Amino acid sequence: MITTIATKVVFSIQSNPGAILLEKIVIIPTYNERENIASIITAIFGLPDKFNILVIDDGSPDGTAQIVKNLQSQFNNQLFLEERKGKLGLGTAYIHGFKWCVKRGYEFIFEMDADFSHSPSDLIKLYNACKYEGADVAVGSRYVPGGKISNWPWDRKFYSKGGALYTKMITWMPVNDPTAGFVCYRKEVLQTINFDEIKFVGYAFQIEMKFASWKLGFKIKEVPITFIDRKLGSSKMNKGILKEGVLGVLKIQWQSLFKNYRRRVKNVAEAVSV
Ligand SMILES: Nc1nc2c(ncn2[C@@H]2O[C@H](COP(=O)(O)OP(=O)(O)O)[C@@H](O)[C@H]2O)c(=O)[nH]1
Ligand SMILES: [Mg+2]
Repeated sequence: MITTIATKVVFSIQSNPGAILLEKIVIIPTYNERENIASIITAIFGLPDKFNILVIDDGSPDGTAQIVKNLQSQFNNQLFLEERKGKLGLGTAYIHGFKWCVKRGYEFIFEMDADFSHSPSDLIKLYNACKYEGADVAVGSRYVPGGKISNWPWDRKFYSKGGALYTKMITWMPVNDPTAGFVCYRKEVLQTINFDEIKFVGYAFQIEMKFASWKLGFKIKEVPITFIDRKLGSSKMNKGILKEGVLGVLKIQWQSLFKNYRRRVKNVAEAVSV
C-alpha cells in the first residue's frame, strides 16, 4: 500500500518535471532594490537546498519588479512576484506574502531582506532548526553567542541593541533579537495567527510576529547569524518606524496583560484568503 503511494508520487513528479515544489519559500519584500534583487534571487537558487521565492514589490519606481519579471522565464514555477500599487509598508507586504504562501500549502515560509544583510546560505540553518530541531519559528539572531553585526554604524547598532533590550524588559519575551527580519515560520504558526490583529508595519511588526507566536505557545529558536550592512541601495528605515517600535512594544504588552491579547490574535477563521 505504502509502496504503491510512493510509486505514484515519484511517477507524478517524474511525469511533470515542472511541478511546483511546495516545501520552502522565501518571501522578499522590495522597495527600490534594483541593485540587489537579481543577485539575491540567483544566490538563493544557487543553494544546494531548493527554495522557491516570492517577491512582494510595492511599485518600486526604480523598476525592481521588471527585473523579477525578466528572471521568471529562467526560474519557471520557482520565482513568483506580487505587485502592490504603492509603498504600503513592510508589515502588510509580509502579511500579503504569508497568506499567499499558506494558501498554496508551503510548509516552511521564510522572511528575508533583499539587500544581502542576510546571507542566503543561512536559510539552510533556519530550515534545519524548524525541520529537525523542534522549532516552530527559527530566528536568525545577531544577539546570541556566535551572532554578529558587520559594518553597521554605531548609531544603528545602538538603536538595534537598545531596542532589543527594551523589548525584552517590557515584554519578558525570551528572544534576544526581537526585531530580526530573517525568520523561518512553520506553516502552522502562520495559520494560527489572526493577521487582522497585526497592524504594525516596521520593526514593531517583526516584534509582534514573534510575540504572537510565543503567546500562542509556539517554540522559538534563535540561530546565530552574521548580519552584514547593505552595500548597495539605501535603507528604508526612518524615525516613524522607530517610534512605532517604542510605542508598539508597550501596546502589545498592555493588551497581553489586560485585554486578552492571546484570544484576539488567535485565528478562528477556517481558511486564510489573499
Ligand atoms: N514591499 C515593501 N518592501 C519594503 C518596504 N520597506 C522596506 N522594504 C524592504 O524590506 C527590506 C528591509 O528594508 P531595509 O531598508 O533594508 O531596512 P533595514 O535593513 O532596517 O535598513 C528590504 O528588502 C526593503 O526593500 C515597503 O514599504 N514595502
Ligand atoms: Mg536592510
